Amino acid sequence: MKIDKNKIADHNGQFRESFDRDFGFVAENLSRKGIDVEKVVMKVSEFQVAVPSWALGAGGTRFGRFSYGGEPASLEQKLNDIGVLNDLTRTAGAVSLHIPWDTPKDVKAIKEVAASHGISFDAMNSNTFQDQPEAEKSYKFGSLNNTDPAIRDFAVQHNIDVINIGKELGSKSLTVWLADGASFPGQLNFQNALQNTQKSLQGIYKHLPDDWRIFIEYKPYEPNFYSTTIQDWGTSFMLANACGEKAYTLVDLGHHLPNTNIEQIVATLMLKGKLGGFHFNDSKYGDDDLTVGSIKPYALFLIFNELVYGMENNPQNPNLAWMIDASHNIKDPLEDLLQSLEAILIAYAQALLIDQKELREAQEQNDVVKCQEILQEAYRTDVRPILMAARKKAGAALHPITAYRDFQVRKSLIKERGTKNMATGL
Ligand code: AOS
Ligand code: ZN
Ligand code: ZN
Repeated sequence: MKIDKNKIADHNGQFRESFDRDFGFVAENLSRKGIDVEKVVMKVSEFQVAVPSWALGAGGTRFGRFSYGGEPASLEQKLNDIGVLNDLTRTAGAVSLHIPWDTPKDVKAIKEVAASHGISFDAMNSNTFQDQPEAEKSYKFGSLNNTDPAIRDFAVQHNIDVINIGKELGSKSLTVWLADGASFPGQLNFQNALQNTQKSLQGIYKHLPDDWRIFIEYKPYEPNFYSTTIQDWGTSFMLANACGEKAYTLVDLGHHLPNTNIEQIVATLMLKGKLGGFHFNDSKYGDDDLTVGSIKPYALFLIFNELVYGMENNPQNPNLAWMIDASHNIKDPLEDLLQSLEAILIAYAQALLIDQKELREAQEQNDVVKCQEILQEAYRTDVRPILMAARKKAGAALHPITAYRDFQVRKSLIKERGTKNMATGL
């Protein structure tokens, strides 16, 4: 399924007047403040976010899963769904695959489907958090940290296999997230577990091609509830340093204890040139994987403020791999992803409006009130017309969700795939 460009242009036609008016208003306001709106529009239109293959079906919880109908059952169908998102937004031009959930049977055919939608292959995700049917070894008591060297080798080999699949697809990075940890005190020797993890990661790193990067994701708890071996950014950072210059920390917004100052973590990692990847989502309590911007949009904006600062001032930090990591149980996954993409771009555009020079001066003068005024002036600007301008430029929809509904995309997916399809994987 592909959404025709002319169909999108027609749909945009009905909003022409209101768009012109709204964009004119914000452009005039911003240019009065000396902001080059076209530059902001350009930056927003260049921003690309990878969509994880596991976010396209209903993820469910351990209490139940409610199918949405028309869910993708194969990798081809998942790419088609991302194609829909990309047609509507021109922001979702990449996919992040999970092995073995998405192991391609025919690499060439998969590459063709992806190319037909303008989708590239972002970070590959390995899976040593669940046992596959017929697996020779079990990850029940850990993978890279396991006390048994044979299980560690088995998990390392899986990651090497993932790199090899990624090489064929044209990916350039591997994300490692581990469930390894302990659910009860005394279960694990912390020092041995950390040392084993480091040795295993180094074993994977040895097989990383020169032009690849490895991202080490951290998480404070879940599925283990007493300790997680890579529990925080400091542990991830330490391990990345122990691996080498192609190893980086990955920040997943949901992987922090309540009220953690994530923007400060971002700033520290960028200063050290070690922030590699980003998983966007939102949460109220923990790793809730809710729609980006649905709970704490101001926190997202503050994080983007540090990201924008880092992108401008930290040449030691490479370009970041942006990815959504969310899961859906009650919304249409595609609508949810459209909302997430919008929220990411809103926060980014708002952060671009911050007058960094003025902020620096206010900080030097310890003018705390002014510092807050500068941030909130940007945050309280309605930048949605800027996003629309960026999408219009790229041939995408001015109002992606309205277009998605008007085009009855879900209805045709259900017609094509049926109501009972299950996404592969979780
Ligand atoms: C798990 O909590 C992490 O967020 C992972 O990044 C991700 O959701 C998982 O690897 C899916 O495969
Ligand atoms: Zn994640
Ligand atoms: Zn997570």
